Parts: sequence; C-alpha cells; structure tokens
Amino acid sequence: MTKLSPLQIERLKYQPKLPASLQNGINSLEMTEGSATESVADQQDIQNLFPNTYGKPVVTFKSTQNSKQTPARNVGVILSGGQAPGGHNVIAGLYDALKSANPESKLYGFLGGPSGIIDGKYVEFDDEFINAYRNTGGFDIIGSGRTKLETEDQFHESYNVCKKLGISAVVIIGGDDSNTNAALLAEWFVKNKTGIQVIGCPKTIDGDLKNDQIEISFGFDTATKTYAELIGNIQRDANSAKKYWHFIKIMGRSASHVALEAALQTQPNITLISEEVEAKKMSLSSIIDYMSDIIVRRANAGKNFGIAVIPEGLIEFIPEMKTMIANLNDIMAELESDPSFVNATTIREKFTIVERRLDDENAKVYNSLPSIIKEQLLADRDPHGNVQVSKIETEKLLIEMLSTKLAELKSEGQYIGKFSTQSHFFGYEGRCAFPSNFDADYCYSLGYNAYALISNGLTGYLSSVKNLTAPAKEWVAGGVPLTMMMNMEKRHGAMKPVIKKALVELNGPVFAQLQNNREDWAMNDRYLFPGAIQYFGPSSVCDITTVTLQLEQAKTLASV
Ligand code: FBP
Repeated sequence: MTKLSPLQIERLKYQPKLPASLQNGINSLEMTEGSATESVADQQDIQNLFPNTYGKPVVTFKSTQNSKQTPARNVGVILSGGQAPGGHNVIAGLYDALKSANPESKLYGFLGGPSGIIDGKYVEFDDEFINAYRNTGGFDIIGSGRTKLETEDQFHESYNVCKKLGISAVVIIGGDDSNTNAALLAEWFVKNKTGIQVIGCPKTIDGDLKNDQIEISFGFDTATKTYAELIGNIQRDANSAKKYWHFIKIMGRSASHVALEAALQTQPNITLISEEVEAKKMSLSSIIDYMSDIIVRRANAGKNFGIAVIPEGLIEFIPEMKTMIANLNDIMAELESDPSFVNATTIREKFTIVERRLDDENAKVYNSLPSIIKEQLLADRDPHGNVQVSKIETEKLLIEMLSTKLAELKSEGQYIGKFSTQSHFFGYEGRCAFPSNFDADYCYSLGYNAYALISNGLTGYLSSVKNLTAPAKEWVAGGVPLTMMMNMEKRHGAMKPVIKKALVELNGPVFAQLQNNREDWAMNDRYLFPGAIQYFGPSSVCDITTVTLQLEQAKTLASV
C-alpha cells in the first residue's frame, strides 16, 4: 500500500461542510426557477448558436420535508484544463450525492481530460477509490487535459461512449474554455435528442470565471494562499539580507486576480496589474519608468532591495504588445501548417518569416524584444488558441529592461544604488496544494450540487454555490445557465462563442485596496507574512476566505 504523509492521513478524515439546503440529500430538494436569462453580450449570435439551451432561468434549491425516489443514473465526470486545488472533492461530492440518492447509480471518470470521453478511456469509481482522494490536491485521480470539444465527430464519439456506458449525464469540471466545451456539448446533446445532460463546475485558480451568480471559481482560495506564503517568505529573506530585488511572476493567464489577491495578503513594494496597464495604455517603457522610479527612490533611502509582483498575463495587456500578439496569433494559426515555417531549421529563420508577415508597426515591436522572448512568443498556442503566457518570462524581460534603464540613470548621476536581482515564477507550486478548508468545503458542495442539477433534469448549467463569506450551512446552492455567461471572441483567427472572462475591476473595492496603499507599501516595507495554510486550529485562521471575496461580498451586501 502507498505510504501516506501524516497530513494526508488526517486530511482523508476531514468531513467537508455542505450548505443546509443540501444536507438532507438530493431526494428532499425543491427547485425554484428565476426568470429567463440573456447572454452577457452578442445575444443574437449566442441565441442562434445555442437555440436549445439559451435563455434558461437561474435556479436555486431548498430542502423540503418530502422525500422522493430517484432512479439509478450513470454519470460521467471530466477534469478539464489546468489543475486547481479541490478537484478531487468535486468528484467526491458528486459521488456521495449520486450514491446517497440511489446506491445503484454509477459514476465513471473519463481519463486525461475531455479526450477521455471521445476515446472512451474511463474508470468506474467505488468507495475505496474515492476515499483515497478525499481532501487531497491535484487532478491525478483521473488526470486532466486541454482538448477542445467542438467538432461534430467529437460530439458523436462522446455520444457513442456515453451510450455504451448507459451514461445519461456528464459533469465537466473546468474553467471558462472548458465550460464553453460543456455548453457546446449540452446544446449538441439536446439538438440530437440524446437525453444526455451536461453540467459544469467552475474551476480555475485564475479566479476569472465569476459573475453575479458565481462568486469565485474553486482553487483560487488555496492557490493564492500558497503564493502569499511564498511571497511572505521571500519578503522576510529580502528584509533580512537587504541585497536583492525579487521579481515574482504569478500565475493567472489573463486576469490579474491572483497577483492582486497575493499582493493584498503580503503588501509588496510594487504590484503591477495588467488591467490597469491596459486601461492607462501604459507602454512597456512607461512600466519601466514606473518601476525604476520606485527602485531609485528606495535606493536613495538606502534600500537596495524590494519585491515586485507581476501578473503572468501582463505582456498581453500592454497595448503595443496586445496588438502585436493579436496579429501574431492570426499569423501563427496560418503558419501551423506552412512547411516553410514548420521545417525552418533555425529560430532566426522563424523570426524572419514571422516579421515579414507582421504589420509594420507590429514587426517593429516584435523585433525590439530580446530573442528569448521572441522565441517564447512563437511557442504553440493552447488548443483554445491562447498564447501560453506561463512560458513567457516577463519577469526576466522587466529585469533586463530595468537594468538598462538604471545603468542609463547611473551614468547621468540620477541613481546611486545597486541593482541585484532574483526572478521567480509561482504557478505550478499552488495548483495542486492540499485544498484549504474553504476549497475542500466549496468543492464538495459544488460536486454534490451538480448532482442536484442533474437529478432535477437540467442541462447546460453551471453548478453554483453562493453567499460564500457566510458559514457553509448558509451557502446558497443552485445553477446558472452557461449561455448566460457567453459572448463572441476571436480564437484561432475566427469568431467563436466563449464564456467571458471576469477581469479585475479597476473601480471595484479590491483594486481600490491596492491603489490606496501602493505608495506607502512602495517605500515603507509594510510586508505581511501569511505563513502556510492551516488546516487544523482556530477558525479565525483555518476558515478565512480571500481578501478579494471578503471585499467583493462586503460591497454586494452594502448595495443590497
Ligand atoms: P485553467 O484556466 O485551465 O484553470 O488554467 C489556468 C492556468 O493555471 C493559468 O494560470 C496558466 O497560465 C495555465 O493554466 C498554464 O497551463 P498549463 O498547465 O497548460 O501549463
């Protein structure tokens, strides 16, 4: 038998909390429907693409005294996209709900992400299997993948596999792109009268799958706490040795929620927020001016050290880079199948092919970048057409440009300091951590609630659990139609329906907290040291949610 760590042994025993409405089980639920919904934008296009699943109402559940019989069901589950702490608990919650409703029901896990349902690779869960993964991090229970489910053939294959296994509902646990897959599959299943339902669960450490109905995606809580612990540790090191500037890039492919939350938990000297950079139309050189100004002023105060937090997706938000990358994405979609590019033997040849095709201004911007960044920008797009920003070393680009700028300032007598740096990238460190108590409870509830949606006959819905800053028993369980969150965006050179990402709101309370303290934190070292996530101990330490959720909920409550 595999040896377990002492913490894993204790965590396996943890019983996640459920909202009161779900505590009496699936068979005692009553569903309330709201009014018809619309997509966030491009309503006509989305309605045309999803004629069978568009416009459905938001639903909520409450517990009743009546208990009904639920027939046995076979359900399939898929983990999709990047790992996020708590995925195993979504599956555990789904499994417990389905078995408690009818012990004859079966849960199948498709292996390796969405490709598992197409290729018919699966496992059947039983108690022993599930119990070994309760409250653990990772997606290794069945693995994950980023295959995009969108072609007629893929839908047909998925249907054949479901039919063979007697599966009448599929749960897709994923982020915005994966839940777009869920919406497409749901629509296809209804259109073709298959009787198979599809339910999504909101996952992504990036925290950008949220709206009025989805307060936060799971994994954000644990991942940000993990990064905050690491940043706090580095701040203590920097404050002890006083000799390095640390440049820390933090995951979050597009939105800067993760960097912002980690910064609010730790109070570093510099925090860049991509959405602000875009809104203020800051060029790369104006970002360098902003950062070098703080570095120079700190040096003047005798401090040749500091911490800068940089969101992973920054490069795509700098206006001249954004335009260039959009142009580059279209070109890369064509070059994927161009033998002159695919067979080019040197990276220089590839640069030349790309530069010739880019518009003049974009070619200039591309050409101004260090070769390493130019090469990283040519790396394969993910299956959804996104640049893989985790592979672009923005932190090193900034260090290189700052070194040049500070050398210039030194030669002009305007900088007296020493610029010694360390670079870090925190991303994969946080995605598979043991879920915090919050994520353990939230994920279990999302999975349990997904089966409530299935058992009430819904399809094309995202499992929703709200009121998350209150104790778990007061959480509100329900569902939100996936089409409600969709709009049209350009992917792989063509307009596609996708779930709209929630970016950091620059007029919201979370960004304001940074904005109001930035100058103080830049100069006065107000570092906070959050320490490691605690799983056992006082509730004031173990059960607190993120600053983001607390500030957003306080604003929502104040406006009610
Ligand atoms: P999801 O949106 O699928 O949850 O993934 C988010 C993320 O963790 C990003 O923060 C990061 O840019 C990306 O995944 C990295 O992807 P990969 O695991 O494919 O390297």
